[in-house]
Amino acid sequence: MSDFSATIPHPTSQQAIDLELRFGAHNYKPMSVVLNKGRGVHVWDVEGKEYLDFLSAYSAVSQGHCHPKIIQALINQAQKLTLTSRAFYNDQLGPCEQYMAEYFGYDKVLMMNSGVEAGETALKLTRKWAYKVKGVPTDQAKMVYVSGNFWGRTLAAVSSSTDPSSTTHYGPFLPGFQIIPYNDLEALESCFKSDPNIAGFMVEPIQGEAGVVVPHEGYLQGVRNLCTQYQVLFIADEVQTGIGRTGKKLACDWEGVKPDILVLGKALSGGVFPVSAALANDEVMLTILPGEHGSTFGGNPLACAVAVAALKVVEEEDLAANAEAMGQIFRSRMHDLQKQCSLIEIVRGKGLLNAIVINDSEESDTANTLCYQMMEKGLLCKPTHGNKIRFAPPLVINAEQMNQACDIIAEVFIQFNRL
Ligand code: IF1
Repeated sequence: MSDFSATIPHPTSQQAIDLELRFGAHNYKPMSVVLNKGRGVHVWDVEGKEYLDFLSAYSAVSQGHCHPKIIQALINQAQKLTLTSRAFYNDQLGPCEQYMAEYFGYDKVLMMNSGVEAGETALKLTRKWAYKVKGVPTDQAKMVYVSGNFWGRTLAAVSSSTDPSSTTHYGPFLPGFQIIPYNDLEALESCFKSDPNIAGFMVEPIQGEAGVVVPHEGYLQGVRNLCTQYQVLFIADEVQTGIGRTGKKLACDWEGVKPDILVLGKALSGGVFPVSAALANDEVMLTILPGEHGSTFGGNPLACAVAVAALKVVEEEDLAANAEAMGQIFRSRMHDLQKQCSLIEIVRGKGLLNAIVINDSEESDTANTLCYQMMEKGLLCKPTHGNKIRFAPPLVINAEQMNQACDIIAEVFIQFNRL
C-alpha cells in the first residue's frame, strides 16, 4: 500500500515543477513561477516573492484574488449544501437565475460550469431554435464563427478554430461551421446571403486570445443589424470581455447592442469556482425541453452563491468604472513609452483588457523574454500568439499599483530596447 503522505507538503518551486513534470499531463508549459497565495492584485510564490498579477487567470480573477466577500459566500454555502444535481431543486439556483436575468436583461439563464460549456450551450440553443422556430430543415443548421476566435477546448470549439495549435490532429471536426474574417461586415453579410440555413453567429466583442483585437467602432452594431435582418442569432462570447473587464458591464455595451444569446464565464465567479452561463429570452431559451441539456454541476448551490456574490462585488465596487479609469492610465503610459521604444508596435485594448504588440516576428522569443524580465521585477504577464503581450490585471487595481506596474514595464522595455 503506497504511502500518499509521502507527497511533499510544502514543495519548493523546483520541487513543485518537477512533480507536475513527472505526474501531470504535459498540456501546458507554464512560466517558471510557483504561486501559493493571492490577495487583490497580488500573488506570491512559494519563496515568498510578491508579484502584481497582470493576467488575472485570463480575466477570471477580475474581483481580485480571494475577494473576502466571495470567499465568505463560498464558505457559508459550503457548510450548508454544495451539490444536489438538477434531479431536485435547491434554494440557491432560482435566486441566482433571477439576479442574473434582471442584471443582464434577459428572460432566462442556463447555468453551466466552464466557459466552453456555456459556448456549447449557445450552439445547442441555436440549433434547437433553428429547427423549431426559424424552420431550418433538420440537420442543415449552420453556424458562423470568425478567424482568430477562441472559445475553449472541446471538439465543437476547436472545430471552429483557425489556430493550428488548437486543431492539429484533433479531426474529424463538427460539420456545419463557416469561418469568416473578424471585423468584416461585408464578409458577414455575403455569408448570410449565401445560405438561408445560417442559424447563428458567435463572436467575441474583443478577441482575447488573438491578442486583444479591438474591432472598428460600429462593428457590433453592424453585426446586430445584419443578424436581425437575416434572422440569425447574434451570440456574444463575453467570457473574457464581460463583467466589467472592458470598462462597461459588457463589452457589447460600448455600442449599446444586445446579443440574442450572452455567454459568460470566468469572472462570473471571481475565479473562486467554475461558473458559466448562457442567457437568452424565452423564444430561444425555451426551445430546450427538460432532459435535453444539462450537467451534473450546472447550477449547483455553491456556484450560485458564489456567482451572486461575485456579481454584487462588481456592482458595489463599480469595478467597470475603475477598469475604464485604470485602463486609461495604462494606455496613456504605454503610448508615452512607445515614443521612446521602437520595440512597441501597437498598444491596444479597452478598459483593463490591453495588449502590446511587439515589433518582432510572431516566431521570435522577444515577448517571452520580456515577460520573464518583468517577472523578475515583480510583474506577471504572458505572451499570446508569439509577439503580443496581454496585460489584464484584476479590476480592483488602484492608480498607485497601476503606475508601479507601468514603471516595471517601462524599465524592462527601455533596457531591452538598448541591447
Ligand atoms: C486555457 C486562452 C484566453 C475564452 C473565451 C470561452 C473560453 C475562453 C473568449 C472558454 C477561455 C482561457 C482558456 C485557458 C486560457 C484562456 C485563454 F489563452 F486559452 F485563449 F483567455 F484567451 N471564451 N479562455 O477566452 O472558457 O472553458 O476555459 O472556462 O485553455 O488554457 P473555459
